[in-house]
Amino acid sequence: MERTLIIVKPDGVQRGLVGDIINRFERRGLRIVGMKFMQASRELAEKHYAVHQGKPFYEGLVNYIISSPVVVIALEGTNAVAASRKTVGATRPNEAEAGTIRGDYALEVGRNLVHASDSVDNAAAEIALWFTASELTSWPRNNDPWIFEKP
Ligand code: DAT
Ligand code: MG
Repeated sequence: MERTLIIVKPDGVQRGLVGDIINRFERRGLRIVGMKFMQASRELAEKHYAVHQGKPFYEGLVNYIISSPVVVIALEGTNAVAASRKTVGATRPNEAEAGTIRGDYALEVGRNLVHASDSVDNAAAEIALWFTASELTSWPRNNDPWIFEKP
């Protein structure tokens, strides 16, 4: 089953939107396999955003994600990566559709509330970066057959 990494960024935590944001993914049908509240170190943030190193917004991006605690979530489900990206919405909240998290709760790209992995390979790398193996739990969910045709 495909996995993805979601981060409720510091603005989501500070604004009290953790529950609302997790609810979007839960009701979509994605299964939580890991979740924790933590303060990210600069080293971890730099690894997470390594792909953006050298871009004009990189420094601000790293400072933003370490500015306050985050909630990190590993999700599992059919097409978990693409489904989560759709639920999160476009990078720039002014381009995000209403009904998406960013389209409903955010206005600026530097305060866009949520991270979601953009490919299956990046998801695996990001999950390994943010979670240890013992922090991830595979479990059969009682309503899986009503969400997945082949659980
Ligand atoms: P996403 O978070 O939708 O995957 P991304 O991976 O391209 O977007 O960029 C990571 C984050 O960096 C994004 O959530 C917000 C910030 N960012 C991206 N492009 C930016 C830009 N042009 N100006 C300022 N911040 C930007
Ligand atoms: Mg990205």
